Amino acid sequence: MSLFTALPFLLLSVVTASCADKETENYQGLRGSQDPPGKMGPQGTPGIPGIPGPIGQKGDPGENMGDYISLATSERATLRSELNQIKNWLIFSLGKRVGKKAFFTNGKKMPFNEVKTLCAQFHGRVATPTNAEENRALKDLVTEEAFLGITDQETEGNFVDLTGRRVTYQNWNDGEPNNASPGEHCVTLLLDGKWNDIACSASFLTVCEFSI
Ligand SMILES: [Ca+2]
Ligand SMILES: [Ca+2]
Repeated sequence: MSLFTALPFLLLSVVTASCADKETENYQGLRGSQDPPGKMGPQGTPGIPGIPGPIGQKGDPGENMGDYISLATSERATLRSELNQIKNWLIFSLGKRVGKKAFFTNGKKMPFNEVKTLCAQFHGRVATPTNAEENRALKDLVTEEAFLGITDQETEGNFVDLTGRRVTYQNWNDGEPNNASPGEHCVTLLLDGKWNDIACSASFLTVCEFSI
């Protein structure tokens, strides 16, 4: 083909290509800006639960409550034993034990009401022998005339302990109780273990008794 013959074809190709470029330029020029994202869609349905994990290793053994109880019991027994030992020392050095009670004195003399108050402050009672054995133990303890927890303040001649119970054991000295003037409504233990009624306002040895 000669150049002259091919010239129309070449012109047509150039025109076609030029038009195609124009169309492409026009298309790109018309593209607008992108719209904002749409609203978030509804929440989806929950997925299927997963497969349970493998069983863990066995844990360390916990503290046994039984161990605590046995330990507490053991400690309690030890404390009780030590407490009893201390009681024995006190009684050996300061007091006198008889049956389930023990007598102690502070070596001081005072009126009956003060003796009663002092013994109560220490959760004890004024010494009150209820039988010959207790009376003997009390006599062995004291070195001075001591008040007993017995009075006839409510009814003359009716001797009762400090709980109001009539005393069944009595160990009066000869001629006592005589309620000598101006009235004797308290009781003392004499050094030989005999009893004498005496004025409550007088001062005598303080002896308290305690349950053990
Ligand atoms: Ca009297
Ligand atoms: Ca008397």
